[in-house]
Amino acid sequence: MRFFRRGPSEPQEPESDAQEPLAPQTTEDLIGEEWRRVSADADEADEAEILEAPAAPEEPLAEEPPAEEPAPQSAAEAPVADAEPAPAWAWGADWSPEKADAARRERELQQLEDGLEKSRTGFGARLRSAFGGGDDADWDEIEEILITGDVGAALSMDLVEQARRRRNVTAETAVREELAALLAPRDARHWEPTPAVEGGPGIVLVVGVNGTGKTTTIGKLAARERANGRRVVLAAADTFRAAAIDQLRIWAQRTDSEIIAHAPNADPAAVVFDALDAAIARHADVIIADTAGRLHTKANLMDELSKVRRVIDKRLPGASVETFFVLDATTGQNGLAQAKAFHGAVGLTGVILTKLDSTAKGGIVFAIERELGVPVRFVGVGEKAEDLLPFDPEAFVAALFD
Ligand SMILES: Nc1nc2c(ncn2[C@@H]2O[C@H](COP(=O)(O)OP(=O)(O)OP(=O)(O)O)[C@@H](O)[C@H]2O)c(=O)[nH]1
Ligand SMILES: [Mg+2]
Repeated sequence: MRFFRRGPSEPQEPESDAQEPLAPQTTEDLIGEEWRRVSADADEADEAEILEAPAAPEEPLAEEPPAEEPAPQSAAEAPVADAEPAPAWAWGADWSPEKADAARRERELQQLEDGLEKSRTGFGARLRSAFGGGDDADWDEIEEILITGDVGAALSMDLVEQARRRRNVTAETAVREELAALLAPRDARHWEPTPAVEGGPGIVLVVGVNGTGKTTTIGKLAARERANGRRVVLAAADTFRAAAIDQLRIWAQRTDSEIIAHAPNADPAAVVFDALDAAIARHADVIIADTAGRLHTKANLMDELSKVRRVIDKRLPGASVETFFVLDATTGQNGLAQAKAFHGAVGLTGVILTKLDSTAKGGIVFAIERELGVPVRFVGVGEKAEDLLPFDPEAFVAALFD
């Protein structure tokens, strides 16, 4: 099995790996048309981001092929290229980490706005019209819109009560600020895996009910971490179906991550245990473990998750594990009951809200944070690798209203 980087001697292998063992329609089922369309460039994009991420600028240049190789036609530019090869990913002489960060942030804001289109034109637009022009806000209507937007009945009533009491601000400002206050401030751009124990890899356990987008989100997270130059080990601890393991394997290939998988129906805890060993032995930066979707009401399945958690503690005593609950935003308020049950079983540290692009009910974000006290860390706004955005409370509220 290959680890992290493909050697130059086997450039064609990943593609054939991805396509041969699986019938084309299976691949389509698992990954989707969107992904295959962008995947042709994925490796180059990956390479580019990894190279530009480190602080030392000399390293990328050293890894770049000679200038004459990629651009034989630009002979006129050769002297400049000699002095400083200008690879395709370079941002120019004025490149700086701050500018790269600002550009990324701008792209993510645009993606968030696009992804929240439905919420903005549903929930957001209805709210804006209920605010009226000045003192004529229709508070009953506002309350109803919040409830139907999945903020939750009790929370919506409280919020309207608070907002109505505010003086010297418009209804819109009052509601907007009250909503924003429900979300804990955080440095949304810079979530990164923290070592589970000193010097060890970060561990991310991904849980949730069936079909919420766990495996896809893991693929997106792996892509993100790889782009940040981190070594990723995926643990295929959803052993319930062979197809689930294949699905994760494809994401591992796409993102150039290692994968640890056992046979279907193997003990998920054993898979995670082996993944920990592999990650430690190979100095990986982060392990991301997929788990089978399960109903939060099935005690035996929830126990299985607790066992995975215990096995991690056994292998790495005192490990701090990032446990992400993946919630399908189209689920509505039932998502809260799910989240609470998972929180009880494994102790959630973050929520990833998927499919925000498919629903007008962005209000669930506020309910989740308020009721669970667990931060929403990322939102999924599509099926592609780049459709995972760090959750930034301010940007989220702004994207809903502006
Ligand atoms: N529109 C949209 N679709 C998404 C998003 N995230 C995941 N999906 C789709 O949701 C479907 C289910 O995704 P999976 O990743 O297989 O879900 P899962 O939670 O791993 O499913 P199980 O393992 O069966 O529990 C797939 O078709 C994904 O492409 C998202 O943010 N937006
Ligand atoms: Mg899955």
